[in-house]
Amino acid sequence: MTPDRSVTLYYSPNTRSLGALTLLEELGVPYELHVLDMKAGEQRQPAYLAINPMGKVPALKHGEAIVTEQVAVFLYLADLFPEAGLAPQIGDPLRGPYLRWLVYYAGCFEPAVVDHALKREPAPPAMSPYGDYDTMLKTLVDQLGKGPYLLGDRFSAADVLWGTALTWTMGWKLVPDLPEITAYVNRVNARPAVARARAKEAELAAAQEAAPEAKPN
Ligand SMILES: N[C@@H](CCC(=O)N[C@@H](CS)C(=O)NCC(=O)O)C(=O)O
Repeated sequence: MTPDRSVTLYYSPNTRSLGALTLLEELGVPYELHVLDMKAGEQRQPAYLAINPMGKVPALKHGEAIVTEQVAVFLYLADLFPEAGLAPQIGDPLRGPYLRWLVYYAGCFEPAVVDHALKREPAPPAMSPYGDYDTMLKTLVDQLGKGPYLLGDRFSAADVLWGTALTWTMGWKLVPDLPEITAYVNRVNARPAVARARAKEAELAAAQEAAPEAKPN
C-alpha cells in the first residue's frame, strides 16, 4: 500500500459526489478536491475521461490508484483510514452486513429507483437483479426500522452513503417519506460532518454560479 494517504476527490456540486465528500469529513482526514464544472461539460472532456471513462463523479486518486464508482470509493476510503472506525474489519461479524448494504445501494437501489422514476417495467423477477422496486424498498425499510443505523448500534460508512442518497431521493420523491426512512435520514443528517460537507458544497456551488459561463467543448 502507498504509505502516503493523501487523496484527491473528483467532485462536482449537487451530484452523487456529495456522499464521498461527507465521508471524508466523517473520516476527519485531509483531502484535496478536484472540482468539475458539469455545466461546462468538464466531465466529458479528455482530461477527466482519462480518470473515469464513464464521465461520472465521484472518483478518487490515491497515489497511482484511481477509484471510480461511488461504492468502491466508499469501501476504499473507509478501509484506507481504519482508525476512524467506519468500516468493520475482516473478522468482525458486522463486516458481511456492512459490505451487503454498501453493495445493495449500487446493485439494487440505484437501478430500481431509475426504473421507478422512468415508470419502466422491471425485467421479470427472476431476471431482474433487484426483483422489483417494492421488494427492494421493503427490504431496505425493514432494515432501517431495526435502527438506529444499518448495522444496528454501529454507525458506519454505509450510513454516510445511505443518509446522503435517501436525502436526495426522498427530496425528488423517488422514495416515499416513510417514518423509518425519515427518522433514519434525520439521525444521519444531524451529524456535524454532514453540515460541514453541505456548507462546503454550497460554497463551491456558489463559486461555480458566479464564475463566467464556460463553453462546453
Ligand atoms: N455508477 C456511478 C454513477 C455516478 C453518477 O451517476 N454520477 C453523476 C452525478 S450524480 C454524473 O457524474 N453525471 C455526469 C454525466 O453523466 O454527465 C457511481 O456510482 O459512481
